[in-house]
Amino acid sequence: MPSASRKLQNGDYAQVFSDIATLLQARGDSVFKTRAYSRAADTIGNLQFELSDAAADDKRLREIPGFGDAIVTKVQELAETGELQFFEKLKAEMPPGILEITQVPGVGPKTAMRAAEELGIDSREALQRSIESGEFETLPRISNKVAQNILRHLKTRISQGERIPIGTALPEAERVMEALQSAVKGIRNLTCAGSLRRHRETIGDIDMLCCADDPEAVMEAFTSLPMVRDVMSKGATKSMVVMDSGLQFDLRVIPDDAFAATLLYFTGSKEHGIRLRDRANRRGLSLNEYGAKSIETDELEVFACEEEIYQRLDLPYIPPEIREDSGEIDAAERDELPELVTVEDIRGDLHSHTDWTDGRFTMEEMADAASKAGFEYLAVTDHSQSATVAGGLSVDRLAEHNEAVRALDKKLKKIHLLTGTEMDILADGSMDYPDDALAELDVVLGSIHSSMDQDSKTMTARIIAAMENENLDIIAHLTTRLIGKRAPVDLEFDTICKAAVETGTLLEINASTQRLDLKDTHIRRAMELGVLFSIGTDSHRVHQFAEVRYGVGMARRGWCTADRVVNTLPYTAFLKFLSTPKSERYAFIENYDQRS
Ligand code: DGT
Ligand code: CA
Ligand code: CA
Ligand code: ZN
Repeated sequence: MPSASRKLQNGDYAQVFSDIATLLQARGDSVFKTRAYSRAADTIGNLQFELSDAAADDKRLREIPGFGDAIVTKVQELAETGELQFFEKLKAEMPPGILEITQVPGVGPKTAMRAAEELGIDSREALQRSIESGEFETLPRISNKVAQNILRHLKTRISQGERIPIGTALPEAERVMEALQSAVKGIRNLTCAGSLRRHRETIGDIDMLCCADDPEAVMEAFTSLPMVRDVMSKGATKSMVVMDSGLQFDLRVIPDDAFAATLLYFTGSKEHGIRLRDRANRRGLSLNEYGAKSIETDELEVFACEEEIYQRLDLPYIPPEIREDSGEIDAAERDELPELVTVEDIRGDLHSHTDWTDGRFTMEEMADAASKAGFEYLAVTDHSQSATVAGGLSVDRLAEHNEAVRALDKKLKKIHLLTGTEMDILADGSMDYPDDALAELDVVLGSIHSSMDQDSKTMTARIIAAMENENLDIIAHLTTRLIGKRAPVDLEFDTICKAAVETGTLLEINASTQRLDLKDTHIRRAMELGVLFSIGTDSHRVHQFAEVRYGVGMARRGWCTADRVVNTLPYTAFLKFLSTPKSERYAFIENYDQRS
């Protein structure tokens, strides 16, 4: 039975189209035909809106680059039924396992097809057995070296489908860079490029670059780091390893004068790079990893930094987080790039927990850590009474909590504390505390922690009902997703943004690495709709205040500017903001002058 119960995510559509491309390629269809599907998959991956929301809108679909009849009708069928007959039939016609084994790096669709037809290979396990027995090498164009390389990929279970959350990848990349710096002398410009530098929420592999006088010594040190599990390749200037964690790292040593061009190239995204190279072409230049070559004279121009390259293309510098070919080049051309919010802009944290509820540290310890992390003020927002698993506070305990916060605030010199709660928004949209209790608090966050399976209409109405409460300042982690673990709730995002603007409510950008909620595409859309934000760490432990950078990363990917984030306000201005009635808060921010 086709089921339309779960709304498909953009990633689901992209997966179907990329699987179709793989199967058609395996079958031997024309490049022309397969490319339409793989392009559609790429385009969908970069869309800034939910395809499911636009599926009924024929005109909007046809405006998407590369969306012709064949793609549009397939998107609509998927949106309506959750399935695609064309895809189901195609899968049924092909040998089983093609899609599974093409996930293994080094196994293309054609190889997968031959492996299936000639050797009956229908799974990763069958592929591994076939390589180990030597049988796999009997296939045309499969040398022992190729087979062994595939085997290594199989054994380390690295597949293109497995992506690592940035909250795991970034700290590990930092540890690797530190270890490498201390393992070998004479490394310069050691940097991570790729999706990590662009702050994507998940990372496929980590692309590191550096300059060095003795590249081979760097390669030796890199491949012998204690955390390396498997060396996939080791060359004079480029090596590839898999760490104990399963993360793959590439390291390239670059000549000093090519560093900027190589950094630009490997930061990506691929689509951004393609747009830049087109632009260079139109200026008689061929942009490559070394610099810009004159098409006429073949002369190579080198650059000291990325800014110079953009300048050569008559563009202002474009920050890595927005290099996604989602309008940034046009905006740069019109000199309308946003000045993105930075970690340094954030003055206070509006979301934290202590051992009064499910935090692991005392209020003192949390306040001290927040101060050391550079915050000027901190709202202590423990859970409300319905959050029983989190040890939510009764109304009486909340009053004691307030007293404790105020008493501690008096004692502390380096940071200002604000009273608060992270209050459950109940299933019917009502508040978990009476209004008079909420009115006492400096900062009220409202969160969905229960009845997450409500349909979109009910959920949207529930959240809007909460936003209409004068005492509720911020909706925290709106969609409740947990990356890789829990799907977001169903809701009408645009409707909620409009209600936020109308009621004067903020939407939180939750920086916790397991949440990152709102995510980049939400933030970008909310920016367009005029929404104001707070960035909160949702710290339950002292070290988590440092996670503010992940929230800022998401915000930057969503083109968010500091003037739209209220906790960039200095403490006294933030107090003025809080004492402004909700209905006037958006106007307060609009009229706020940074210099005053
Ligand atoms: P990932 O690793 O899947 O999270 O994503 P990226 O963006 O790090 O992609 P990756 O590791 O495949 O390649 C790193 C960068 O190298 C990518 O962002 C842009 C550049 N690059 C890689 N392959 C191509 C390509 O075929 N064409 C162009 N123009 N650039 C490429
Ligand atoms: Ca990468
Ligand atoms: Ca890579
Ligand atoms: Zn929460």
